[in-house]
Amino acid sequence: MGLAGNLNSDNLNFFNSQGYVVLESFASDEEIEAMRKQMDHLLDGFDCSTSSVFSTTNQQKVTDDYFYESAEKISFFFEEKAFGDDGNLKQPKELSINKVGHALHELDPVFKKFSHSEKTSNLLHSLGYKRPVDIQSMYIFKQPGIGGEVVPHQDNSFLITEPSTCTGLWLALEDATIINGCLWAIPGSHKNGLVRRFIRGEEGVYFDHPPPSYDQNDFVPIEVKAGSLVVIHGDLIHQSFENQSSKSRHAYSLHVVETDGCRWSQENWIRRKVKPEPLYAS
Ligand SMILES: O=C(O)CCC(=O)C(=O)O
Repeated sequence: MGLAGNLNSDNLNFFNSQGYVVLESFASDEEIEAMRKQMDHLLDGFDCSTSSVFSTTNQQKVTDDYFYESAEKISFFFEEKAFGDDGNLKQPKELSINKVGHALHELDPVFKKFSHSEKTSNLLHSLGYKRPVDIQSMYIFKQPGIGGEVVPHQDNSFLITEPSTCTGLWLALEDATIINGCLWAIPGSHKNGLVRRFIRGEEGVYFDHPPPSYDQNDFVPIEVKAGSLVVIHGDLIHQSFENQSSKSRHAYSLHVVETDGCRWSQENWIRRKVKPEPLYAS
């Protein structure tokens, strides 16, 4: 593939100073519709008895074999608040799922097409990647009324390479606003390095340090239109709040790491049986 970087110097300067950059209209309306339709189709075929719950406030407790195996599968995770006291879903299954992951980019043709597209590779080339791999993907729903919060974190905590190399590519499949749970970030926080790691040990998963306390006044909202891509530095502190509105906020989140000149940590929760194919080698 002949790679041509597609970030201009303004984009790169913003990314380097703030730790993120928004690329408007990165995905076309057709691409968005294709991904949304494909997710409808996957949800139609989803059997509710084979799933788990996802929560970032309760992550150590809800991490189970279903979660570990999702690294190489298309797996479904419920919202914590999806169930009533009787243990049954309070709303239809398609409005109960927190996210689907973590190998859509590999196993599903529609999500693979976007994840492996030339424009995605060109973007990574602009960021200096030499032999990148898509290491995980998530379709995140932020369901109306029950869409759970994502607590402040850095993506490098969960996808550890030595040295750190993760970048998040977060594509809005619907307009994301303060009302329906857009991303928030602390601009420039990527310059302070990685705060803690999410380790998979013998007894399960744990963080190697307690969470720092953040001043909520330091976060800025990243409100974007559907089709915008938010490029997120792996050390950027970001979060999103619960969606208490009646509007969903679908997004496709893809995480990329370098495989040239760095090591994938054996302490990562992702322990793949099959190594992922690089998007390109330059
Ligand atoms: O979609 C969200 O609300 C949060 C996603 C996120 O933090 C991520 O993909 O790293």
